[in-house]
Amino acid sequence: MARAFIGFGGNLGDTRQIITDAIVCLALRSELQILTKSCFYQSAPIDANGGDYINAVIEIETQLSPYGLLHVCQAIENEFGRERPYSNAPRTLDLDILSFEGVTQNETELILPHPRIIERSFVLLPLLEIAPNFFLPDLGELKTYLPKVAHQRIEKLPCRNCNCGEKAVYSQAAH
Ligand code: PH2
Ligand code: MG
Ligand code: MG
Repeated sequence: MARAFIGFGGNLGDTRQIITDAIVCLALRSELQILTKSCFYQSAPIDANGGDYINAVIEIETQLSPYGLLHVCQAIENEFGRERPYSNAPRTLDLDILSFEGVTQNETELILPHPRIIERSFVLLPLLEIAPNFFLPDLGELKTYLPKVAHQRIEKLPCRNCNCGEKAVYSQAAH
């Protein structure tokens, strides 16, 4: 079993609902278990146009390979109407594998860990919320990169009936 972190983002439609539904879709897959889910964050687009994004991060455990997980993520993006008219276009749903156990690879289809984790507050904040001591061998403690992204506008949204940040095992429910 491998531990992995997945980032969610979107800025077209009711993204909070879309991410919630996408997490339910993931939870229904027998090849992975959702361990932890962050709160939702509203963030200004970075290197992209369109309205504000909603972002979140989850931690999972899976028997899938990195590419197996990538294909599951892509299938879910497609289910929620993801279109790619140009690079970084506004989107209904983006799923990015942020890290996959200790895997380091630099392949065109999938770079691990995600190459821009430390450059983006919309990844760092939700990731550090659920894994405060997250560490990558080549980068060290990710929390040390927070000051460098402090200028990027981001706000944690209030949660209803929320157990975000707790190590609860999700089955088929998300909020
Ligand atoms: N995703 C991008 C580019 N820029 N900005 C924010 N705030 N949130 C995102 O998820 C995001 C972005 C490319 O995937
Ligand atoms: Mg992305
Ligand atoms: Mg992506």
